[in-house]
Amino acid sequence: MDEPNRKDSVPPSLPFVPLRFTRLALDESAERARTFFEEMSRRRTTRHFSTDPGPRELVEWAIRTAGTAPSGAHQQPWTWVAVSDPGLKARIREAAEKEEREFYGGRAPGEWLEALAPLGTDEVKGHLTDAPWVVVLFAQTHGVRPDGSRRTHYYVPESCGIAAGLFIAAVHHMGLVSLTHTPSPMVFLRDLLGRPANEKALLVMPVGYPAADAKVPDLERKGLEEIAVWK
Ligand code: IYR
Repeated sequence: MDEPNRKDSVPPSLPFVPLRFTRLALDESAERARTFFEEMSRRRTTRHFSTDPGPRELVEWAIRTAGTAPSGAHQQPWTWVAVSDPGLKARIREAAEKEEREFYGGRAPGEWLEALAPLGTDEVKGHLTDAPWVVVLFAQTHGVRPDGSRRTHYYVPESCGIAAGLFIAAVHHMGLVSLTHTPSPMVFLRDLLGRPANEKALLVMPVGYPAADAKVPDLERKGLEEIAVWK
């Protein structure tokens, strides 16, 4: 038999409810805009973590915040795996360092290593065992219906990228630090974390407190005039 025509089974629209919205006075908006910018400008990606524990509750809030992100067709195509188990973190570190040794030892083209040189990254990934939490963001490349059939997901990288941004902002706002780490390739994470075939690891984010002697590169961010075009 032919597959039923999807057009015949289009689901009904959701009910629409009034938007809860309070318009702020312009000067309050301006004040909030500046304050938020200043707070976000203090965020730094941090490679040196303290081994101090971080309460699970805080990571829960960050993941909840990430889950408020807009997503293609509201499919929310993400799974957040939060790892605190020391044995599992050690296995992730071991597998990541194995890939990274090859990356830094010759697999990466010279131009890539040149681009990374100012940031001082290398194959030693102590943050994966030092940080109390390692949160791995998996993108659901497609969904699976209850009957096992495949459901296309739309704008998956965009949706997950936006959600990751909210996660990083939430972690910063609560007074913790994070690192966006991208061991390459990352396929080992699906097996290590027991995720299904429709999930692809996108980002590994250690989360916790910075080490007492944490250092960050003295870098500049592009100014508005360099990143914005007005027409
Ligand atoms: N995945 C490697 C290399 C790396 C690549 C980029 I682009 C960075 O901004 C930082 C690192 C690593 O994690 O070291």
